Amino acid sequence: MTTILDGKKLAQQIKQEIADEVARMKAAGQRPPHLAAVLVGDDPASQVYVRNKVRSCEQVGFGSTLIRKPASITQEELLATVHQLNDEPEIDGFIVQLPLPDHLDEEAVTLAIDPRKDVDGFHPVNFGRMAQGLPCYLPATPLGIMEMLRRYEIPTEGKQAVVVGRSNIVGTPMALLLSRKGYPGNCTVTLCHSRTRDIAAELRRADIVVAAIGKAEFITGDMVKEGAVVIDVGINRVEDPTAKKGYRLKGDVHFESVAPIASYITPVPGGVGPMTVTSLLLNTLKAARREVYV
Ligand code: BQF
Repeated sequence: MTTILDGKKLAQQIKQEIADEVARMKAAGQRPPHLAAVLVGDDPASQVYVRNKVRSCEQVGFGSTLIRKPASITQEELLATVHQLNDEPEIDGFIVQLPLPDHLDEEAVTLAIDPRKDVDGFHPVNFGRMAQGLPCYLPATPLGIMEMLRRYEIPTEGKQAVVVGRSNIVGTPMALLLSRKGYPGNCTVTLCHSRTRDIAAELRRADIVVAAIGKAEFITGDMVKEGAVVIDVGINRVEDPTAKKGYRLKGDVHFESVAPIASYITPVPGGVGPMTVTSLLLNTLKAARREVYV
């Protein structure tokens, strides 16, 4: 029997809990948490993501500010925007939506964000604190996945976890968190990437699979062990003339062949994606409460 991990429903539930907390804050005379998002240029996917985030803020009663800048913005102008947000006391946390246009330096922008307001958890200070198990903002996708494992009470201790993809914001932190002491965690982790000799062989040994590859339907049923937990981080747009928007979202996992083999599996859409957005809200709530840096 396979359980579909319903990220959409779980995200809804967590948003209700956040909304209740915001109501308590307001009743106690505090202002609600406030998130700002900087969107540079007009990449269609980025526009969708930022819209999801702003809409989610509204749903839970957070304040939100969307700052749109033209793709032609200079590095200096963007850094000035970041510094303004660092200095604005009414803004608890902010994000700069990635990817940025090619002429902009993502690393320099990330470094300019005050770690106390870095609710994406991309600043090296937060990454380092995460690696050492110190209080920090966890990157939203790994946090959302950990929350999903916890709320579905999926056993992780002593399991073989295979993470595919070594990005700074998903694969690498995910491997760290799963290997860490505690629950969810205590896994033995293998981190696979483009130079791994035999990804299918690694995957066949996995009790828990986290797919963050960026290739539609890369993982097929023949690569997955009976009863494995399969977490699909992929958000790939594939052309589909029959769809309203002309495309459909596909995960990195070939759902049709993997679902019958898995014990638990996340769908795309409606799996990890909504949990990612909700995790950003959780980080913003933490920032407003000054929980991380005292
Ligand atoms: C869903 C993202 C790649 C690169 C940069 C809900 C989102 C996506 C899917 C969403 C993502 C992916 C975000 C679904 C934010 C997740 O129903 O399946 C929400 O908004 N995401 C991002 O901000 O930057 C990305 C993926």
